[in-house]
Amino acid sequence: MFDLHKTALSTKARMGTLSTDHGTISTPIFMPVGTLGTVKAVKQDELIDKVKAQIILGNTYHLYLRPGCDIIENAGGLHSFINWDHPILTDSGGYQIFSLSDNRELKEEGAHFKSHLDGSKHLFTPENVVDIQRTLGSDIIMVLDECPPYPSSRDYAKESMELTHRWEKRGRQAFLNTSSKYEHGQFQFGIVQGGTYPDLRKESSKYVTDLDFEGIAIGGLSVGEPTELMYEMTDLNTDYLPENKPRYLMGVGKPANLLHCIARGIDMFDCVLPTRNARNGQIFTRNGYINIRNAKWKNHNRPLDPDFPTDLCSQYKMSYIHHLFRNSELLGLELASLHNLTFYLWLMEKVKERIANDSFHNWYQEKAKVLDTKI
Ligand code: PRF
Repeated sequence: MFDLHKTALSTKARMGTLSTDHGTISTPIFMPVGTLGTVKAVKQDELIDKVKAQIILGNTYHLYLRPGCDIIENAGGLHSFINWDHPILTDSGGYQIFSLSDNRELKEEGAHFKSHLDGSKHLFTPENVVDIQRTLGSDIIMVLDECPPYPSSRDYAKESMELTHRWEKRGRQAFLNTSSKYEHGQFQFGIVQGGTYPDLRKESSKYVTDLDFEGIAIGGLSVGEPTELMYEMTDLNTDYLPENKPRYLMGVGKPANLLHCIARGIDMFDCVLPTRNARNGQIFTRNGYINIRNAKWKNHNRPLDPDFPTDLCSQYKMSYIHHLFRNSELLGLELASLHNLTFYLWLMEKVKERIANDSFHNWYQEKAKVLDTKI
């Protein structure tokens, strides 16, 4: 499934390809988030033609609650339902139960929770989240895990990690005992946990590696810990992960975070940040980020970056984009979302060029600083 093409000089950055029946993904890659089967404010054809997205992410938790698996199955699976003939990864619901639902209760059998929509009661088990994702038909399915909050005591992080490990063993078995309901195949990724405790992170990396998933995600980070600690844990995890499997850092992050984590050996990312922040007026550019709602742009009668290939950057005056945001016009949200995602995917292409010509290590730290600067 994964071919490692190159490891960079002086950093742990890598380049590879991940092959699914819906297409090949070149890594490092950023996956736009389409929780409910839509990347908010961006059309499917724009994701392909403009953003150059190669894979998008959906959420088991949300899709299971609404519209429900029967609707999606009757529509011919998630790809067909959402009109997306390219790779899809679905998260297992583990994280969303902790961030969204009320009255969740963890038991050995699984996670009991109440829907954030109507308060109805549900149970996710390591086995039924495999079934649900078999029904959705996503190309990459995630195993059920618990993501402990930051900070967590060592005892809590250890017990939580051990429960996640037992769930992962059951989840892997459930995956191996079943097969795809569609004509395309599916892969399953495991998830490393362990809070911010180096020994637990190391143990989890080894445990999850031994379950021989097709890929390995690093979970439990970017949950409020200092950025340096997130980098440290990522660095430590990748030291104990196999070279020949893709590594996915869940829920990260800002453009600068992506560069630093690629340098620490990460191949795949997802995050709501580029789209969520776009809707709040944060626009990422090659020279740093801006907030378009800021009065500074009110009379700025030029395009932001005429040479950057998005409509927001090259076609419109900043004063107009500012005006759209000040009036909550939908076009502003669309232009900004499309722009930020195009920027993220553009950044991944730059990274690949740099790794290919052996200049990534000389470039990424300075570039990360620039990207993290407010203009
Ligand atoms: N687990 C799962 N999904 C996730 C996370 C996790 O730990 C995170 C943590 N940043 C984001 N999404 N299943």
